[in-house]
Amino acid sequence: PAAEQKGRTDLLFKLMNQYLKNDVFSIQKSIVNHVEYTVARSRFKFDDFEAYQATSYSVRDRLIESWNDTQLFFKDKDPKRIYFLSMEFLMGRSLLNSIYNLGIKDTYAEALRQLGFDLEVLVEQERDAALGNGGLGRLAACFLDSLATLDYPAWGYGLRYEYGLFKQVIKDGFQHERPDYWLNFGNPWEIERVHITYPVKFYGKVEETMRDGRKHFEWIPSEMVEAVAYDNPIPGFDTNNTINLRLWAAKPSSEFNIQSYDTGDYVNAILNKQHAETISSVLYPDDRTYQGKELRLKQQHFFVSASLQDIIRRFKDRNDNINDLVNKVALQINDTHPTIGVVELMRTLIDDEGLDWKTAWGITTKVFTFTNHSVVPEVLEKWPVEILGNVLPRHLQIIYDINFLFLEDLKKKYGNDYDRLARMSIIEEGEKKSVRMATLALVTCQTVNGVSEIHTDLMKSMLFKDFYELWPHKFQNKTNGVTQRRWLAFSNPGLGDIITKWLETDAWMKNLDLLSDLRKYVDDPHLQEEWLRVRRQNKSRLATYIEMISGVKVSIDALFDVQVKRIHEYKRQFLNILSIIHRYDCIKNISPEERKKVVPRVCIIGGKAAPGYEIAKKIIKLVHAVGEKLNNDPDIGHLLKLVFVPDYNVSVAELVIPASDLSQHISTAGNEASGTGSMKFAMNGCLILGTMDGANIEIREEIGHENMFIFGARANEVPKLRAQRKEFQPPREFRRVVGMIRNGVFGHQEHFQALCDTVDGQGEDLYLLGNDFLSYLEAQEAVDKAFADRNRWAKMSILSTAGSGKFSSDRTMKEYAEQSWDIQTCKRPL
Ligand code: GL4
Repeated sequence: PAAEQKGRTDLLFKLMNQYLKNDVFSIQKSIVNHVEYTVARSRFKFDDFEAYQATSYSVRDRLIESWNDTQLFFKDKDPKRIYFLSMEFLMGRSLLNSIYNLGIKDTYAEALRQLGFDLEVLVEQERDAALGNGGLGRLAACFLDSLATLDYPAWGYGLRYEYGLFKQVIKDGFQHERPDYWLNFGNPWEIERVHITYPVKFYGKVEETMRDGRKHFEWIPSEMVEAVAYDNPIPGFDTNNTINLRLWAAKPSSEFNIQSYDTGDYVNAILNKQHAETISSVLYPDDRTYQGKELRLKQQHFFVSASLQDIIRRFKDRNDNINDLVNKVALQINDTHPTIGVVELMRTLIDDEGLDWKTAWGITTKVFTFTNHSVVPEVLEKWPVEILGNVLPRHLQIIYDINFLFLEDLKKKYGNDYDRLARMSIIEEGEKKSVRMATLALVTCQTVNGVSEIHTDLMKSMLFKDFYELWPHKFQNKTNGVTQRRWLAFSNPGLGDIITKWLETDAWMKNLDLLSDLRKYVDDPHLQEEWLRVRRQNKSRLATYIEMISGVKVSIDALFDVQVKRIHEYKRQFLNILSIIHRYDCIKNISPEERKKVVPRVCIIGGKAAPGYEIAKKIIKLVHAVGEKLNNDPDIGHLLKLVFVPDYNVSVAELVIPASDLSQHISTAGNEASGTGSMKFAMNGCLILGTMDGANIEIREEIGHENMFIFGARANEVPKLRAQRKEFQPPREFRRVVGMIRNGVFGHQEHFQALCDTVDGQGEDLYLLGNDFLSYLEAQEAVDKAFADRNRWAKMSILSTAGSGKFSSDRTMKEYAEQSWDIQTCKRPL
C-alpha cells in the first residue's frame, strides 16, 4: 500500500540523513577539499584560521542545501509570510551556532580532532558579525533563531554594513574607537546574489500629469543606487527549516546617468559614482539618540525600498491580484527606523501599481506592524522636513497627504482641540518643521507593541497616550525574549547537560517552560553540588580571560558581580562604581578582624560608549581609575577587585554570562524599555540585582521576589522625585564617595568634575542616583549575606533558571505570529 511505501521511504531518508550527518569521514573530506579549493592552501599544511575557514565553508554547503530546500518548499506552499525589517541584526559568530542547530556539532568536533584541530579553538577564529548596537539588534537576531526553529515562513531584511559596530580599544583607561572591518578576511556565512539587485531612487523632483482622468505623480530621481542582495542562511534548531536574512549592499547603478559617460570625462564619471557605496558602509554607533543625519535617512530608505521591491516581486511570482498582498505578507518594523517603508509602499501601490489612494491605504495599513523600543519621548526619531523633502520628495508629499486625512478625521472626533491636534500631528511645527516617525508608524500600522509590560503601560499612559485613547485596540504587549539555544545550551553546555540530566529530557531547548520542573529538585544536595561545580568551571574560564586582558588575578571563590551593557547614564554604571568606592572605603576603615567577614567580590564592568557621548566615556575612565587604585591596594587584597572588560560584544557575553554570580540591571525605573541581558543571566543561574524597571518586573514575578535583589524608586514615584530634585539632600554616604572622586583619590581630578556634576550639581541627578543610593547599598548587603550561605545561593541560582521559561524568544515569536502577523508554521518535511 502507498502509505506503507511512503513510510518506508521516509525512514530510509531519515537513516540516510543521519548517516551522512554522522559520517566523520565525509566531513573531513569536505573540510580538506575546502582547504585546497576554496581557501587555496595545501591540504598538508593549514593553520587554525584556515581550518576555521574551511570548516565554515563545509558547514555552509549544508546550510545552502537546507536553505534551498526550505525556500522551494515555501514557494510551493505559498503561505502568508512574515518579513522582519530591521536596521540592526547583531548576529555574533555563526560556526558553533550553525553546527549545533544542524545537529552535527559532535561529529564536526570529532572530525576536526582527528585532523589535529580543536573545534573550540577554531570557533575563536571567527569575527563577530556586529551589525547592531546592543539590545535592539541582538533581539532581532534572537527572533530569527526562533522563527527558524518554530518553522515560520519568515525572512529578515537589513543592511550589509561594511563596518559593523566599532571596536573598543582602551588606552590609559580611555575608550578609543577603531573601525570594525569585519569582512576583511571574507565571510563564509553569506551568499552574494549578484543577480538579485534593485534600483533605489533618491532626490530629484516630482512631476504631476493627468492619466486616465486622474492625477498622476512621477518621481524623477537625480540619484540612483543599486541594492545587491547578500543572503545569510539561518538554520532552525531540530528542524529541517533554514530561513534567510537578506542584507543589502549599495553599489553604483550601471544604467543611471549613462549620458555622463559620454561627456569626455570618463574617469570622473566613474569616480563620481563611487559614493553610492557609502550608503551601506557604516552602522551608526549611537543607539537611541536621534541625530537627523541625511545619510542615515538614505540608509533607511535604501534598505526598505530594496526589500519591498523584492517582497512584491516574490508575491507576484505566485499572485496576480495586488489586493491579496494582505493575505500573503506581514511586514514588521523594528522600531521606527524602517518606517519610511510605509510611505514607500503607498508610493509603489499608487504610482507604480496604479491603485487609488483608498485601496493603497487599505493594503498598507493592514500589512505593517510596529514595535516601539523606547520609553522616553526624547529618543523618538524625527526627520527635518527639509531633509526628507530633499532626499525623498514624493514621500514627503505622501506624508503630508496622510497627515491631512488623519487630521481631518481627528477634527471630526475632537473638534477644534488644537492642542491635541498639534500633539498628534505627524508633522511637528516649530522653527524647523519635522516628521515624527513614531507618529507616522502609529497612524499607518495595524498594531503597535511595547517590549515589556511596564513599557507597554508607559506607552499607553504617557508616550502615546493620545493614540491609545483614539485606538486602544491597536496597542499590544510583547515581552521580549532570548534564544535559549545560543544563550544557555551552546554557551553554557555544562549547565545545559545538568538540566537535561535532571529533567531527563533536552526538550527544554524547544520548550523552555519545562525548566520549571527543576524546582522539584532544588533542595537536592546532588543537584546543588553539580550546579555549583559547573558554575565554578565557568568562573575559572572567565578568570583566565580576565587575567589575560587586564593582568588582574581574581579568585573564583569571590562573588563575580557583573554589569555589562552599553554605557548610558540611565543604566547607571556610575551608581555601581559609587557603591564599589563605598565598599572600598568601608574595607579600608575596618579592623583586620572585621575584614575576615567581608565577602570577597570581583566587580566586572563592560560596555561601549557612543563615540560622541562624553559623560559615558568618563564613566569608562572612572572604572579604570578606581580599578587601578583598589586592585593595587595591599589592604584590600582579594576582597575587592574591579576590572573593565574591553570591547564587550556577543562573543564576550557568551563567556561572561555563564560565569556570573550576580548581574546588575539598575536603570532608573521607567527608563529601560525591557532589557534582555537580564534574561540571559537569569537563565544561566545568575542572580539579579535590579530596579523595578523593564523586564526585571516580570522576571521577579516568575522567579519570586525572594530570589532577586530589588531596590530603588518605583517608576510611578520617579516623576515626582525628579520634580523635587532641587530640594533633595543626598545622603552622607553618597556625598562622601562623590567627594572622594572630586578630591582626586582616584587621580584625574579635573577630568571627573563634569561627571560628578551630573549627580550632585544643583538640580541635577536626573537619574536619581542620590535618591536610590541607600536602598542600593542595602540590597548589596543582602547580596553579601545570601552569598555567604552557599546552599541558599545554590538554591536561589537554580530557582532563577527554573523561573526563566517565559523569557524564551520562542514564546515571544509565537505571540507575534498569533496576535500581530496572523501567520502559520510551514515545516519542510525531510
Ligand atoms: C532598546 C531598549 O533600550 C532595551 O531596553 C530593549 O531591551 C531593546 C529591545 O527591545 O531595545 N531600545 C533601543 S533603541 N535599544 C535597545 O536596546
